[in-house]
Amino acid sequence: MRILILGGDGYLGWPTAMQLSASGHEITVVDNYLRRNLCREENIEPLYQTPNLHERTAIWKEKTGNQIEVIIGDLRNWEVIADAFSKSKPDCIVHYAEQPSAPYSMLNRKTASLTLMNNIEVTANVIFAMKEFCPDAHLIKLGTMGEYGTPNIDIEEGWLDITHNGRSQKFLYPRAAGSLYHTTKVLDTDLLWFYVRTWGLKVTDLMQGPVYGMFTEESSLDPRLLPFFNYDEMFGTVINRFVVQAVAGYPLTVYGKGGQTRGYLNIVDTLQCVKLAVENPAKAGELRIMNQFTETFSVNELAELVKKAGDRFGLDVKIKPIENPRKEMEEHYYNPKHTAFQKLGLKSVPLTENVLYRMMEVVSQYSADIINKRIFPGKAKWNQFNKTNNTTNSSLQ
Ligand code: USQ
Repeated sequence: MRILILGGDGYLGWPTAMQLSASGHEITVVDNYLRRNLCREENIEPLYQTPNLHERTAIWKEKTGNQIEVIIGDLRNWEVIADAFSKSKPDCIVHYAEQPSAPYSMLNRKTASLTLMNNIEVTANVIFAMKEFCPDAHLIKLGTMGEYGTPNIDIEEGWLDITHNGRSQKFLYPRAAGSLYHTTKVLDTDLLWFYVRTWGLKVTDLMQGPVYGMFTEESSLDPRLLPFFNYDEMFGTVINRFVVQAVAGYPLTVYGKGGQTRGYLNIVDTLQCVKLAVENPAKAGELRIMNQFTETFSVNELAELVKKAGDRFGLDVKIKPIENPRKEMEEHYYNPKHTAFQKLGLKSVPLTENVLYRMMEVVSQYSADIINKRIFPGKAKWNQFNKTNNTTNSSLQ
């Protein structure tokens, strides 16, 4: 298949590009380096440097002989997206091209506006480009489990059958996102659902939980092929952060009571899920929603598991609950379904002490580069919306 990967430089975009290229698909990646630029602006760059897309694709070609086409440009710009779609003529589009951080979206007016405008406008442009250039293509869009929030009833896969006054209908499952970033994903889903109904597009919307890890089969060919690995409070997801904190001797930053429960998955399972979605497309006029995670954990359970792995690794891991900068339930019911990918054949990798131990081995190679001040500067507080545009904190320099 000809596959267009939007956001192909990202934590998930680049590993997806390599994996689908290794499976024999023709890949084009598009990115404007938004994530790299935001990290540079905020002085929160990842644990290790990663080559740019031109360099990464050259290394990939040298290792495998496979060509990945690169387009650098902002998908909010119609000229860029029209060029990408008309040149690559995709059978399938994998859309990751969004500002992915909840804390970043809650920093101040500028970061909120960037998140809102970027995420909605890119999704709208993708829809318009599909209509114009490839109405029969399949769109795989990365959503988030955070669209549902933490309701006091079981979470279904995208849809809920409602019976009201004796009549029944299937509706989108009620959504109650916990940050502006998560809310943009809710808005994306509504946009997609409207155009699926109106234009009969084929869409898969993946409700993904927080991802952890850095190894994939393809990145094992060369360390320069590893994805970004952020450990800062904005772009680092909790398990990756805890592993770095353990290695740095920084007490694990459990927010509040630590009973917040989410559905997690290893990066290799993200790749498996996206590949399964590519190979089993939605039908015309279908908005297929699948919950993309493999196991649920509370933050306290994660901290204990990282502590166990760290202690075995010879680290003296401490856990230190801190005041929660977010507004979220710290003790709640959580029972989301996740059978759609199992039915398609997903064989998932569980989070074990060994998986964490292996991550610690790699992170400890970079331990001299860990900057402790980046771990919890406490900049993104949900109840302190900063109206100024200046987000750079000189204490982080
Ligand atoms: N948490 C801590 N300590 C930390 C960092 C996080 O206790 O140092 C807690 C958070 O408060 C939250 C949970 O861990 O309750 C998960 O936080 P996270 O930062 O790993 O994940 P989140 O901000 O929700 O966002 C991440 C990705 C986002 C994706 C989302 C899936 O950045 O792109 O959409 O996971 S989900 O969480 O299911 O919505």
